[in-house]
Amino acid sequence: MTMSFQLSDAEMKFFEENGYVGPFTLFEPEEMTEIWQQIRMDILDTDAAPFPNSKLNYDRHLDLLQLNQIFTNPKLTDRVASILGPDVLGWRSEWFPKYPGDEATDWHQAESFVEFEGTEKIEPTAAEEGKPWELTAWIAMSDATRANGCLKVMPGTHHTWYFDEKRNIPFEPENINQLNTVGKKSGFFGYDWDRLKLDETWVPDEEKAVHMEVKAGQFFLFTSRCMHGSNPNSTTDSTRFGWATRFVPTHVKVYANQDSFQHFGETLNLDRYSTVLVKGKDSYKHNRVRLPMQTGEQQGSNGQAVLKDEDALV
Ligand SMILES: O=C(O)CCC(=O)C(=O)O
Ligand SMILES: [Fe+2]
Repeated sequence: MTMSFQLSDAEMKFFEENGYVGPFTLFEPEEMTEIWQQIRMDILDTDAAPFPNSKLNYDRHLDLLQLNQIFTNPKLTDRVASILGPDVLGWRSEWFPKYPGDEATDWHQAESFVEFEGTEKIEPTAAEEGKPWELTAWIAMSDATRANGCLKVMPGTHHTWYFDEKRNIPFEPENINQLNTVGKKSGFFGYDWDRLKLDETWVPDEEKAVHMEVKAGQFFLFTSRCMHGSNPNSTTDSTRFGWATRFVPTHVKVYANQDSFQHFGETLNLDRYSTVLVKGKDSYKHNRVRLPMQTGEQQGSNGQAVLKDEDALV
């Protein structure tokens, strides 16, 4: 397979050692800002969305062409495939806005995306020792700075679990943007990730954090096993808009045997849900899979072509 934007050997080595790599440029800031202005309007109409009545607004790459084109852009997917292997599915996209005054995002680690309800959202069927089987590309739709709470990572932590992502914890929206028990304004959008700590007394060493300051239109890659979070937005006038796009190799089962899942107090019905083949082919056939949208194709969650046996992407 020829890929134009694969990671260099040095970038691969950096990722293996640190659990993240980047930033890379998808769009120049002016172009991203223009695209984002359009997207911000488009995402308000959720009729054709995969989860039409959800405030979370997950997976809008399934119905909006502009987001689908970003999700399947080779600048992103070639680099993702360098790490995950040649056959890749996109399984989730999520908004991470941080408005002026918003609290910090707790340090956390994930892999199966159990996300507090005890059910694994993704499960590998052919995992290889030491090789990641999930990857996130965090795309900045606006500038992300230290002041407005850019993502921060703790290099090298992807080899060690500091949290148990499989423990169930309650959703407590009343705690959002409130001071927590140690007087810190931090949380995970209504969940308290500190309750998942393996050692309650352990405190992450903030000195070792790397703050991923990026311009609008840039992105970086990380495995969610690499501890990450963000500081509060301490500005009065700058919102950082992140769009996290998530990928797995085709051997991973996505939402296996699930018709719906619970998250942030909502029940999300998977009727309209599908993964998207963003690279290579799908020989495993574990999942519902669609092809990237074509320009001019009918938009909407059911508008994308469904994968046929002969389909493969380069
Ligand atoms: O943007 C943030 O504050 C959190 C993002 C995050 O945790 C993720 O993309 O997995
Ligand atoms: Fe995360």
